[in-house]
Amino acid sequence: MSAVPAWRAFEELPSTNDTARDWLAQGAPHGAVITADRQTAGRGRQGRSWVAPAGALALSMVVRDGLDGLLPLRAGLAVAQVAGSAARVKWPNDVLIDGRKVAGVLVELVDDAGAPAAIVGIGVNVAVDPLDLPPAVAARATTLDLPPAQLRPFAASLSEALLELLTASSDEIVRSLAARDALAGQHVRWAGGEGQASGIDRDGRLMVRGDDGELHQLSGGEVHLL
Ligand code: BT5
Repeated sequence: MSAVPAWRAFEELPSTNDTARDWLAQGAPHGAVITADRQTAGRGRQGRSWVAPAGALALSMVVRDGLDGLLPLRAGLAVAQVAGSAARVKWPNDVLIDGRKVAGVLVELVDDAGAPAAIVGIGVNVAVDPLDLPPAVAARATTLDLPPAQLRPFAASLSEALLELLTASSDEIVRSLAARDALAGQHVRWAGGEGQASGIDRDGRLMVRGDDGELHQLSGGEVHLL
């Protein structure tokens, strides 16, 4: 296992991604990790918010190497590996257990004085009481239901798993994803049509065999299970 080079743990932050971004600008090394036990302004994608009450792990890693289209999925896989055999990765950035969201990933690309870098933000309901989530979120969420004392060990295992997966080849990641793919074989709808999800390619695109018979390679956006 790779050792995390630097770690800063906070009880509460607005968003670990923002703190990690500041740290990156000050020279944080590849693999540096920021955690918070609670987040007051956690972000999801596309302006959505991420709720992180007590028992939710908010973790951000500074990534300087291994930036590719698989990056959010590497993070999802890391969560799934630590969360256990029931966890599935839902393209492009969720981790589900029994069809409910237990974790979300937000990758933000950063230009660090001309060098590409990224902040990989991961929120995991490690020890969350679902009653502490807004009802609309709780209806589609789940928790690992671990004791609060497991938050730090979980964060350490997750960081090590992610560091390791950042160095794995695209083929290895594609193979691991195939074994954990929440959408594989499912009928899905996306902005451009409907079809059957047929795996994830080496560039992190979701392949969908459309009802029109064409193979579509989706590189972003939302898909909904039908
Ligand atoms: C995500 O966005 O799922 C990315 C979440 C990333 C959060 C981490 S925490 C550490 C770092 N710092 C940050 O500020 N962010 C990152 P998206 O796919 O857009 O999903 C957002 C949606 O997930 C919301 O609109 C809710 O429906 C749902 N959601 C919010 N909080 C949740 C929770 N705790 N558990 C399950 N679902 C949740």
